[in-house]
Amino acid sequence: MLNRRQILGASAALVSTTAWAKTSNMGLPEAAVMATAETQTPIRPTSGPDYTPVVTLNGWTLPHRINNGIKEFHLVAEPVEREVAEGMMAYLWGYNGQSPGPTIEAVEGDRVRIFVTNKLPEHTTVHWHGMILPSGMDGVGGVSQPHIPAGKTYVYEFDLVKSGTFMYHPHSDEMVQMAMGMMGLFIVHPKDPAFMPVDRDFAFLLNAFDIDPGSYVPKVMEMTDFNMWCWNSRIFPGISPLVVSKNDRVRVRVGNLTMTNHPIHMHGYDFEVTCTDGGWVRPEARWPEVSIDIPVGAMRAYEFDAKYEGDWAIHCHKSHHTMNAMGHDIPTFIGVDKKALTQKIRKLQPEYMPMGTNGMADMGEMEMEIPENTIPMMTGWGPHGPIEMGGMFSVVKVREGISADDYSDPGWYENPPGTQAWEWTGDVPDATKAKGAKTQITPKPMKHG
Ligand SMILES: [Cu+2]
Repeated sequence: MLNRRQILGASAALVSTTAWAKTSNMGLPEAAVMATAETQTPIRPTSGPDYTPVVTLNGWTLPHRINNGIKEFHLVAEPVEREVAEGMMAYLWGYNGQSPGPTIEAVEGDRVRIFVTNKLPEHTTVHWHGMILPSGMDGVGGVSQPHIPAGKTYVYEFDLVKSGTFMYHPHSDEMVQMAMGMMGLFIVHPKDPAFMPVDRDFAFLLNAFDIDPGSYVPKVMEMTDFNMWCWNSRIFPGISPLVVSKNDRVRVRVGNLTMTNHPIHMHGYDFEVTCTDGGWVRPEARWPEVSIDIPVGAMRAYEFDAKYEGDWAIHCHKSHHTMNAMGHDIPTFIGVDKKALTQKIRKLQPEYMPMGTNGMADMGEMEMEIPENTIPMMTGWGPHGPIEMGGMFSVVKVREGISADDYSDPGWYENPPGTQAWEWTGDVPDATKAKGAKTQITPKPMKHG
């Protein structure tokens, strides 16, 4: 009999519906459920090769048990309530209480057995994206297996023949089920702990929803016009920061299950793609980048040495993807004089305040009344004022001396004196005076040859 100690890495935040002793739910491994959208401390391996576990932003790792040498996991496909950010809930479909589902983590050479219980109102399957496995385990409903009917449990079992960055999602009413949030990460660590080791390993999936302000269920027929651009079904300011200790070797793994590409841009560093969902990138095949385009249905992992302390923005470079739901449909008022109109409207609604005449930044600052269950288009407050962001945006926080398993938010970075942009008030800065620099620089024509 298995006992509590044999569940590897069970974490305190896991909610279980039944006690482990009673799990002889026909011999199935316990299906752990996560109740919160907070980032969970990763699970360090307690047996087998050592590895640095991945930190799933606003997510968690699925515990497993070992049964005669096989790692057994239990995924439950089911409707879930996901907090997209504080103030907004979405009714999605996912796995084990959350969307995305829990991250599955294992090691190259492992044999895994994954039980999938379908608690959705319709059939489903699970496709293991990027994995090398037998055709019958590929999870394409109708092609590789019958769809898993509602209420049934199917078993997938295969060897992890290569390490890398993978994901899972349904291949069964795929458009609807992915638009509802069904997806998860599958990370396979190298069996040789000396191969490409890192100190911090972050992972998230890009996903998108179309949820009208004030409503809860995504419009699943939407093809392109989404209003929630998410990382792991979260939007800024609900996305956890990526907390890093100075000089750590850091990997960031990103997968894209939206309907468009996302150029993920990180400030403060240059870096290289070291892994795709096809495998590891040989050192001689890499090139430096500061933005990495993540194509649809693809994954990219990049790495850097965290040499530079600070708060470094990380975001999708499509500027509409760093905005939230409210306000996308309003016309452009830049340059429009709304004085006369404002006076007329104020007769009916004394608190009316026109917006947008000088740009949209005032939206980030104002505490407007908005409908229940939605998030303003741009929001967030930093140490120097409104951040005016939303959607696919977070901050990489690099600090000296953060201990190995500490991912808690260290707060905002204090720029050392003299290293922050300042207001020019007419005095020549001291350093410039000392060097005797000219106040005016005349460009010289370039010499060729
Ligand atoms: Cu984007």
